[in-house]
Amino acid sequence: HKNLHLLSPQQVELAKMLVEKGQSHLFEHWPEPGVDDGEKKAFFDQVARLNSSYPGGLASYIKIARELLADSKAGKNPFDGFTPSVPTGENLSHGDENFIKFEEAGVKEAQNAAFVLVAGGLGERLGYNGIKVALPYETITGTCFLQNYIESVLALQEASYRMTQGGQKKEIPFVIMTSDDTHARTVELLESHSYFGMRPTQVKLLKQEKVACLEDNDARLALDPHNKFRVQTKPHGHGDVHSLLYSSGLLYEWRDAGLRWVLFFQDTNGLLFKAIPASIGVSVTKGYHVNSLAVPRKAKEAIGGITKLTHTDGRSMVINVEYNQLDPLLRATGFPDGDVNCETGYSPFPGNINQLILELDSYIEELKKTGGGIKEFVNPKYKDASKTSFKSSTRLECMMQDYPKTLPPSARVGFTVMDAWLAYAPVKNNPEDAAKVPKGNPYHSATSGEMAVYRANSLILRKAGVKVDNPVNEVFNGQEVEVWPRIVWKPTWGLTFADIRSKVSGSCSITQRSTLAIKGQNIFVKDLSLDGALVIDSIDEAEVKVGGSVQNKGWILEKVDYKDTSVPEEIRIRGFRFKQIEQLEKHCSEPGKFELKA
Ligand code: GDU
Repeated sequence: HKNLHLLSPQQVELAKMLVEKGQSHLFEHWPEPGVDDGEKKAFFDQVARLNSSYPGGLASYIKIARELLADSKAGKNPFDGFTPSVPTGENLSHGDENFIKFEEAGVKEAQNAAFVLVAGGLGERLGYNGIKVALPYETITGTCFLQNYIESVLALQEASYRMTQGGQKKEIPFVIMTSDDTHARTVELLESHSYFGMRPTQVKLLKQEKVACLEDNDARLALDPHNKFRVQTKPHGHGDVHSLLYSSGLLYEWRDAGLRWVLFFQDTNGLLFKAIPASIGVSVTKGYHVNSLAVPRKAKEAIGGITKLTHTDGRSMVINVEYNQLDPLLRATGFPDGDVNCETGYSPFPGNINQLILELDSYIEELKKTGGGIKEFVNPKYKDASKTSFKSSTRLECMMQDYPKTLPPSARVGFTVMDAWLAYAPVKNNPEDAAKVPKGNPYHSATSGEMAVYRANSLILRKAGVKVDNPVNEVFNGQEVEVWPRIVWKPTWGLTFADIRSKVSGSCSITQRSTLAIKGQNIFVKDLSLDGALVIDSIDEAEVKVGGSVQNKGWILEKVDYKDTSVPEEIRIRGFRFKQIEQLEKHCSEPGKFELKA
């Protein structure tokens, strides 16, 4: 009470609310007025931020926390009354007629979409010191994930416009959700690279706030162990993206501009945009309100399982069951072996890659009801079986894929399964943990993430008629991976399978030891036999025909150990680097037609 005069009237109200909600321990240690007054004000500034950034404010946070903590203490099963079963979705097979049809529909519709990248996580499992979107997704050209995402969106925008000629040229909005952990470095990455070619106004950053930590089952907020005038905070999870989009007003802006779809995606998946056009096509064709992208999932793989949950009262929903919950849920509901592979060699539950496509109108209607709040969960680590105290403070968390949990039964919730080689290769695990992944399960490491790009590009070119040699198996950082010819191209060169097919012709071949980088849009490969390294770059106004026989010493893959700190971190975490011995390199920087015949 003695310190109340330091606070604004709103802050006094907040202080009263905290006392009413059993939080007086937050100020019990406060000294007399005149001592640490600046810190006391700063404390209330922080509390005001925590209050305003949470849908329903801190009072609501404390109330929900008490309920969830009581459920957790009582060992209540979040799936009580629900029986899991395998849902049916759209299964796409890359390159077939159906796939090509969906890609075409998707590209046409892409100009009515907005893209949202959630990149507020630090990626503790990877242990990389920088932000993950700054990591190269391949090291032939060194293109980072963020650059690949932005260039892909721009390529999609151009392709979409070309398909609907006569229409108005639209910019596809691109949002990045950051956090205090990633914001400044994301801004710096964008600014130092001129937004990778996107107009700065096309990019919007929304920063998520952390939430208050809880020190006990009464949901008493925890003070920061390093500063008794601050509440300790931790990340709330990627589910924040919904409330941030809602409160930013962007959703209404997009609706008024005629947009129809919002696509969500994560920080490190170098294959993602190979799956995007077709999956937008599925959303449009099927009229899905929610479309989640999935891949066949190996049992125990650290990706959620898409599951149909049917309640005894008749309700049912198709939802992600997170990887740590799937096994106990199955065991408790008549599947005594839990999360295991079936005769296909995969779990019968498709794996959620957390790439969601939401239909904008129904999304807005739903968020109007919830204010953007997503069903949360709490995961306290108890000291002992009495579950009365925690080893360390906990907090509420939420996941963006839990959005459908509050939807009415009439909502059209579907999912699209694609081959993992085409759609999913995240970089999440550090080399040490990746090497311990059970044999046959994906490593999800920097090594496998990059090798997956080469495999996908090789397989796609094979389907387009190129004779691409088989891979060899090699071990990097303790992980055995398939090493295919190292092939990359810019998104403008080959966004869809139809694009790629139109750019390769005749009799082409690429040997296993080869490296190929295609860095321009109008590069046509005809009768090329490549055995070595070839790098072709061209401006959009140039048309380049490439063919003949290229043979040189090429680029070799040199092994590096992840413990070798003389090598930059982003390289050593993949366990290899390119040594450029000899290559054929061609830059076409003038408009016009060129022919490169080796
Ligand atoms: N993220 C945030 N804010 C947060 C936490 C994470 O923006 O507070 C972002 C990360 O930057 C990343 C994405 O959310 O882009 C996902 O984070 P993780 O990679 O740590 O996610 P997990 O591996 O724990 O799991 C998620 C889903 C799973 C599965 C998997 C697939 O929860 O169901 O789909 O991704 O990659």
